[in-house]
Amino acid sequence: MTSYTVINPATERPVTQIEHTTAEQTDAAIERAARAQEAWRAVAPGDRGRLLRRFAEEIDAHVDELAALETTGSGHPVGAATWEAGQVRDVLAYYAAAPERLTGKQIPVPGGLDVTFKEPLGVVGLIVPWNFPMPILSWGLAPALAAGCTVVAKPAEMTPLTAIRIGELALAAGLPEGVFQVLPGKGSVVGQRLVDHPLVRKIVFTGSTEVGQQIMAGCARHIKRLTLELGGKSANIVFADADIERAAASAPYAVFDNAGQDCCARSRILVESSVLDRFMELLEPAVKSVRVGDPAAADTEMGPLISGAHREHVASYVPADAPVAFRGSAPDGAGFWYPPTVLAPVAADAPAYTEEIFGPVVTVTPFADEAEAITLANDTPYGLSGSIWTENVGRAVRVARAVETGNLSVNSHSSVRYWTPFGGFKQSGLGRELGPDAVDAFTDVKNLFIATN
Ligand code: TAP
Repeated sequence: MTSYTVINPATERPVTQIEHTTAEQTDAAIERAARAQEAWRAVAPGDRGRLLRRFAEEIDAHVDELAALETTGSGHPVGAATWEAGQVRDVLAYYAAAPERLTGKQIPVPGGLDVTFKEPLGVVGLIVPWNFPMPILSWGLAPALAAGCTVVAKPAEMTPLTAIRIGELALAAGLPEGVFQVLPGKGSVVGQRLVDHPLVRKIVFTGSTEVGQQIMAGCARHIKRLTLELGGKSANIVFADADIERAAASAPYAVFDNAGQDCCARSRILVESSVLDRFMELLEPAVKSVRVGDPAAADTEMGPLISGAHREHVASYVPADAPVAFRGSAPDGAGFWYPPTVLAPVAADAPAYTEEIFGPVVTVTPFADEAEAITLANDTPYGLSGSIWTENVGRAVRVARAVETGNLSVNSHSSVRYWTPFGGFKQSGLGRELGPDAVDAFTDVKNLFIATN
């Protein structure tokens, strides 16, 4: 059996060693989950809801512990990690209300009664990336459990600690054995087995578009249900009639949050030419004032990147001759630090402009008018999030309808709200998570006709 040493990204020191789950152990866990599902789906809706509420309470009692684990194991600033642990609690509490509301329809047909049921799919395989280990786990976990499915989760190899702890807290809350299992290990072993095993009836995958494509092909063999949350290269569009001060002051947080390791990062700032100079003047102090440093400090806004290899990848987008307009700060010495970096002007075919960097690097590009802003925003295979800054309400609605992306904010950079739907257009994903309808994605509709004569 192999193992992985979790490294603290802020110090480069080892935290702990985690044994990898083997393919055989994965199969055994899937079979356990399938057996557990027969009982779990039969738990009365009110009792299933009660267990999910207890699970949420158990998380709430351990928010600080979970946040500290994420800070040490993933380098997230403790303030952000506390919010993330709180989101796990809130997502569980929100979907705890779903089992009693999982209603079907009664459809008028002659000669009998026609009703629909939303039947749970069975075992769900949940494959989670390293950038937001806690929230992304909960987005799949909570609605799946509410629907009557059981879950086998594979955290990212680099960031398994909080998922393992959440698995323990589920048992402490009274969830029956086998209802939620966490299998740390490799994507090529555990993840692949979840995709290939016929008893896994649905995969929820969040990660790169490249791996997502492979998973989609694997699921096709079994017509396995699939939700994909993939990459992004989102635009932050600033029109001349916007509140330029607010737009510039908030732009760094829309891309440097989680050190840019955020699928929703607004990593392309598009600015109307007539206000470009003013915007850049205001953006520079905003970028320089982002507090980058020790993730354990309460006032830190940006921590390190996840690994040395990832830092090299991010740095490859900023070669020595890159058009660096200005940069923020980052600590020297140990830790996978990279300063917030603004590139301008960038060529339309520069990899920094066209590819997802997944680090604290943003490009600024001018546009002439509304039509060009929309063209530039849509000139990407991705379509996950984005922001529009304008005081003209008609323009805000026109541009919002024209930009091909799943989640947009006007005069704000709102992050994911668990009670609204979230997901991508184009190559950013398939299906939606969160919001009032998420439980439906873990069910198949059954139609039943009962003759009355
Ligand atoms: P990936 O390399 O795609 O890994 C994601 C997960 O898939 C990891 O758990 C990984 O395991 C596993 N995996 C790798 N190969 C697999 C295979 N052949 N079969 C099954 N599972 C496999 O992504 P990442 O680098 O961790 O995450 C960054 C990407 O995720 C970015 O593109 C980002 O935009 C995207 N992302 C999207 C969203 C949403 S909501 N759209 C949110 C966060 C991140 P290992 O750890 O063992 O490799």
